[in-house]
Amino acid sequence: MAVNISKRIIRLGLLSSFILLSVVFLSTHSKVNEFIFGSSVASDAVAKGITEGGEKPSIVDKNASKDLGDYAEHFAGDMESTGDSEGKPKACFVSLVRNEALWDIVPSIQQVEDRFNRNYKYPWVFLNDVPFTDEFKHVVSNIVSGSVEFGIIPKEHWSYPNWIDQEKAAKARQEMAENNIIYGGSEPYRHMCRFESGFFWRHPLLKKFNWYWRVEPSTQLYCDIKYDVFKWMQEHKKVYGFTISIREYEATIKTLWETTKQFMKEYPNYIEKDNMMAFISDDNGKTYNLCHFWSNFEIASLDFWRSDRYKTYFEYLDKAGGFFYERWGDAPVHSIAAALMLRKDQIHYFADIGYHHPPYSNCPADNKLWSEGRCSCNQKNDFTFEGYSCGTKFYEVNGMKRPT
Ligand SMILES: Nc1nc2c(ncn2[C@@H]2O[C@H](COP(=O)(O)OP(=O)(O)OP(=O)(O)O)[C@@H](O)[C@H]2O)c(=O)[nH]1
Ligand SMILES: [Mg+2]
Repeated sequence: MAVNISKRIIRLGLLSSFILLSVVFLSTHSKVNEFIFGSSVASDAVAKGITEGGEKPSIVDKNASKDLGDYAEHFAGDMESTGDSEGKPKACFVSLVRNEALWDIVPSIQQVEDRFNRNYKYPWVFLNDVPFTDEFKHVVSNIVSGSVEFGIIPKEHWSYPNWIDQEKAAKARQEMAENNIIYGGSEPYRHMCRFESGFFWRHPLLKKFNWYWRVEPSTQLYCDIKYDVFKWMQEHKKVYGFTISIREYEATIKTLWETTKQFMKEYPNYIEKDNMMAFISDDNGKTYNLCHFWSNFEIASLDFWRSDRYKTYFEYLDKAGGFFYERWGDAPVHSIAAALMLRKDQIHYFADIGYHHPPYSNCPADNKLWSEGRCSCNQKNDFTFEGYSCGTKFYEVNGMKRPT
């Protein structure tokens, strides 16, 4: 009898400690989730592997990751790369976007997923100069097929460097607005262009990746992509890939070429011998012909932007002040750098990727590509060989045969 009672007491003791431990366990874990995700997206976020990062590389510290058990590998700030274990390139989609553009980025993501990524499951990184809303995170995490991370841009990557005369910058904006230069009066647009030129690839959330595909709101993907584009870039030793090329508004980059020429003089070693100068200049470097790759779509190497040559070039331009005193775009900056500092054969035109960013389209002119890709675009709307495009120039410079 006494033995039975003492057994019961022991069982009761064990049961109550178990309940007590469970309560403590659950309460600490729900706190971790709320801290990371905000309560409204907690469950979806856990399922998809969402993290949020900004000035701190990863809000989730390693210990918190451990507490999350099975999901820990999604959260570890220093993990090598999603897909690493499968031998895939360390690649991601990266999208700089405002909360207000949620319903414009959703169709862009959905098309990238349906035409390509549902078969490859590369992760997404969303960046913003202000925190993403819970709604944004909830909606976006619902349509991506892989993991997703949301990052805040560090203040120093989205503000005036101390050598910029802000009054002079304001005057320049006013003059450009009066002259109806597109985005000429916009301050955020300039921070955006400077960020895309010199900082997105330094964001802590991109550290673990070597490749990216840039995705913008209100864009379309017209054709199935049945191969791994990142692997293709890697295997073919490509560094920069584009779909649309076009001429820049001269009024936005008045001194960009002169500044670049000074840079070339000071750093001749950074200029590639077998470069693509002929794509950006019709007189062997004397003047810029305004041709550039439209950077709203890019599949490219992050390591190129991280290289000494590009970093030095960006810093040189940044010191010159043209991101603020003029309205230098990231597209001509990226393109001039790629054309001068890469070998011709490291730049790739994706003729097979049907793509639209208003108001221009890249629609495969080659009938075989068009039909095999189940493309939903009208080939008559292809911009590649139109007057304002630089497609013809790209084909010429690279000795490519125009499709018939
Ligand atoms: N978070 C954030 N993203 C921005 C801001 N301004 C622009 N972007 C993003 O930067 C990229 C380029 O901006 P866009 O407004 O598309 O500029 P654009 O492509 O030259 O011009 P349109 O698309 O024709 O308006 C897009 O991915 C935008 O989402 C901003 O102030 N904050
Ligand atoms: Mg755009």
